[in-house]
Amino acid sequence: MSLAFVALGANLDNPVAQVRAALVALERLPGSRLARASSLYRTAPVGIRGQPDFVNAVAALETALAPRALLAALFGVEARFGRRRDFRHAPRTLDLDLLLYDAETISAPDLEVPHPRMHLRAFVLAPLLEIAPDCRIPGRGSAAAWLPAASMQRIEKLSA
Ligand code: PH2
Ligand code: MG
Ligand code: MG
Repeated sequence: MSLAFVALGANLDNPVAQVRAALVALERLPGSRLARASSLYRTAPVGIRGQPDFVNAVAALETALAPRALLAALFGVEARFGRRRDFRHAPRTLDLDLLLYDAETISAPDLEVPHPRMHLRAFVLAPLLEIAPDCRIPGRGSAAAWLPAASMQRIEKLSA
C-alpha cells in the first residue's frame, strides 16, 4: 500500500457539503482507505479574482492504486460531482488534486507529483500539516517550513 495526500477544494453550490460528500467518495475509492481527513477551512481564492471563497481540506489515503490510476479515479469523482472545465481556474463544485504519493517525484505532462504549487498555498499547507505535521515534500523539504511564507493568505478553520 502507498500513502497519498489529496487536496479537496470547492467554491460553488454549497462548498461545505461538496467537500464533506467528496470525503465520503474518497473513502469508497477502490483499493483505498481514507486514513485521515483534515478539518474544513474557508479560504480566500489564490491566483484568481472575483470568485467566492473556497472550502478546502486535505485527505490522506492508503491506496493500492498506482499514481495514474488514482488520478483517473479522482477525475471520475470530480466528474460525478458535476465538475465542468470551462476555463482554467473556473469556479468549481469540486477540485481534487493529488499532492503527494509516497516520496515519489513524477514529472510528466499529465501528472506532476509533488503538486508543483502546493508548498506556496496556505489552503494546502495548513490542512496538510494538521494531519501530517512532519510531512516532507520531495524536493522542497519540510512542509511546515513553507507555511510562514504563505501567512498573508486568508484561511480560517471551520468548526466541525
Ligand atoms: N484552487 C486553485 C486556485 N486557487 N484558491 C483557494 N483558496 N482554494 C483552492 O482550492 C484554489 C485556489 C486551483 O485549483
Ligand atoms: Mg487545484
Ligand atoms: Mg485540479
